Amino acid sequence: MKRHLGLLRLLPLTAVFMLLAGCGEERLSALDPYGPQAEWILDNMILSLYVMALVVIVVFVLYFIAVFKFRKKPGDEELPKQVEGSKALELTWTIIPVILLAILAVPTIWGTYYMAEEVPEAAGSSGEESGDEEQSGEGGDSQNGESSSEESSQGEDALVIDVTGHQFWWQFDYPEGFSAGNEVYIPTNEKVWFNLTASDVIHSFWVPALGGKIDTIPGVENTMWLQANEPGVYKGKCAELCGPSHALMDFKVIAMEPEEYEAWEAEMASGNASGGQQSEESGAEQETSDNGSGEGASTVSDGRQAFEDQGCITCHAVDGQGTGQGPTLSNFGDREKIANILEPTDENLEDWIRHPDDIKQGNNMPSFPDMNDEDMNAIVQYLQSLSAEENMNQ
Ligand code: HEC
Ligand SMILES: [Cu+2]
Repeated sequence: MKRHLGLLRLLPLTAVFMLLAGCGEERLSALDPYGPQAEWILDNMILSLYVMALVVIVVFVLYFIAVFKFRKKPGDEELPKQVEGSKALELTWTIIPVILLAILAVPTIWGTYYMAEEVPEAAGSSGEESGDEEQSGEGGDSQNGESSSEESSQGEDALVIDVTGHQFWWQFDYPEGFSAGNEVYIPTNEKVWFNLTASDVIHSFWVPALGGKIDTIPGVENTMWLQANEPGVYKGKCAELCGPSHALMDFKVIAMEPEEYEAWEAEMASGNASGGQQSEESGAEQETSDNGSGEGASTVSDGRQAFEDQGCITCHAVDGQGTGQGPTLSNFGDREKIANILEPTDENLEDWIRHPDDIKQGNNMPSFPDMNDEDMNAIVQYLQSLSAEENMNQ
């Protein structure tokens, strides 16, 4: 029995390993980097690990030598030689740590400037914080918009996305004037800048597989950049306790080849993902051509109507804009998850609309428990039909 218990104790450890192994696949792990910033972070984690391991080994070896070689033997009556205040020893254990810290300091300082690189000026960002600008001046490479790194030829047209953290969702406003909710699309192989703030409490923006984390603070604008080396979906997390559903405040970075990204951007900027807000008919047409069913078409346009009648539209834009009250649903059909946690099925969507608070405690969406099935069905069909990705491939 006892032996079994011993093995059982290993269970949590096994679970942790299995979890960690799973992380890589989700592209959520800082140990599995997909961008230059995350690579830098990992390299430095490993470097400091080596330095620390060296210290641990040396200390332990000295410790065991002291314990075994200098232990009191039979017949030892005298005090051993006292080394208190020995200049040689004092110097040794001052100089060695200084050297070790210097070894860590060089890449750390370099990396601090590397990560704090400002938006190239030509991009015309709103980054006015003088403190930061001075810093980057000392860094010396972002003054003229020409970064020292080989790959950034983007100079003029660097992409700068405004990020706002809300309890418990993310708003991404693009320079072209459209907005995206919870899922931020970026082109691969170029630095993309984020100007970050928050609307209510402090959140923290973290995409472990791409780079470092930075707080989003109400009334303050922080800036950071990220770069993805290859297309894919990178999971992001809010990394600052911000309320009851903090742990569910995820987001995704979706990196696309630059051409593909441009098609997506054009689609979003045109507001066509939603069939345009101008006419319900255009939304209906789209759906007809999508599944060739006349019935589906009328459901979708009914859905659009119900979406307005139920007041969803006061918080959720469907014309590419952002309202700040709720995530834009202009391209809701492309979401990998509903509200970042539910698989995007019709049933889950209905569950969410009826009882959002059961799913994500304390979130700011009102519940619609009594909506009639007809409206519900229409809204669900309508929302699922809103896609930018589908249109851009046509
Ligand atoms: C008072 C503002 C408000 C109203 C009205 C409202 N919502 Fe929401 N909605 C929100 C907020 C806030 C969230 C984000 C919740 C979260 O994730 O914390 C949200 C999230 C959602 C999501 C998930 C979005 C995503 O990115 O996955 C859907 C879908 C949604 N709402 C549909 C609706 C529908 C349909 C209606 C009308 C029946 C509606 N909402 C009415 C505020 C609102
Ligand atoms: Cu948060």
